[in-house]
Amino acid sequence: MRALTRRSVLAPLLAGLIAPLALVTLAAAPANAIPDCDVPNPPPICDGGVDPHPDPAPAPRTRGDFDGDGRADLTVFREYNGSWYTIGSKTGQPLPTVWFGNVALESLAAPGHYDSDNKTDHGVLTKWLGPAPQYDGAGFYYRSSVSNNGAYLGGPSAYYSSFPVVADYNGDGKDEMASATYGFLWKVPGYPDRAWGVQGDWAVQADYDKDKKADLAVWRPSNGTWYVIKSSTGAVVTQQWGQQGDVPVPGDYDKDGKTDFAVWRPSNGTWYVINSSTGATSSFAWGQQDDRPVPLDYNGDKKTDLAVWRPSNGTWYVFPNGASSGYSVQWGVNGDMPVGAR
Ligand SMILES: [Ca+2]
Ligand SMILES: [Ca+2]
Ligand SMILES: [Ca+2]
Ligand SMILES: [Ca+2]
Repeated sequence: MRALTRRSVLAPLLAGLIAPLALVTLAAAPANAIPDCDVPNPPPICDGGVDPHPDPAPAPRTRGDFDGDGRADLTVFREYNGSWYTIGSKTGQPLPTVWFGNVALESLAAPGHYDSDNKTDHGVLTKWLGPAPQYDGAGFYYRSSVSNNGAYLGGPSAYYSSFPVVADYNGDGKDEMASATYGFLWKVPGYPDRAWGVQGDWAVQADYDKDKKADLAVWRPSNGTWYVIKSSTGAVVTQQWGQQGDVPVPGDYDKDGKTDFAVWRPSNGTWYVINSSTGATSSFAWGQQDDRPVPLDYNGDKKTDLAVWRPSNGTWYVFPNGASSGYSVQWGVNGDMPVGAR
């Protein structure tokens, strides 16, 4: 506020005086000679709000990365007792069990990058029933990996009949505690509520247009069609890919920064991907009927890997994208929710 006031007073006075001099100075000086306004107590003459050398956009953080090493960890959330079990990829050892979730109320897993570090934060969307339907509701709670004191930090509210669609919608590197109703009213903090999709659709929010902002998107089982609102332009993209019975597994399989349309077919355990970089399609068999696909980046190469979690034996089967073989790790029990599951 102070810098703004001073600038507005000084600007008319200095405009005539500084302009000719500035031309000379700028020609000889590097572009960053103009002080940046994006600092505490900015100088009175700075870039005037138009930042000629903006700070680089934060790199997208890795989903499901609780130890912050850039690789997704194997994590299950046990809803009935609100416990989180993780094998940290950094050490290959279990991390301390985290108890976070309201066991008296329904708490859906909603982990995300909510604070300033690279570690995924534990979070839940907790629902409650009031004395009358108008008092039913839900709210996000999270536990910061930075303060790491286990405190329940409150997030935005949500409709009772909704589920988390956590993603980075505004491109600041942190996730928004967003929710969508099953009839597909999206509630994204900082944006007006928006209807997108119909009952029965799957939420497939992700960054399809590579502007580092998640796009509102749904996949419709009845016609196997993807409906995406590109955050960069607001234009709608539709793509037919997949069929009834498939599970959408959007991810960046070809590492071009754009999310690829992809489905996993339980009947034959096959992944079908349209590579956004070339438009070419690929298929890989990995997993079997009744598995849950958990498409995350487990080795930190920024390519989404093929992975499934098998409820019957609580085993993860991971096939790193591009590798020649996969591996399996027993972690979790039937009834758990694997983090990253579709
Ligand atoms: Ca964090
Ligand atoms: Ca986007
Ligand atoms: Ca891609
Ligand atoms: Ca990978």
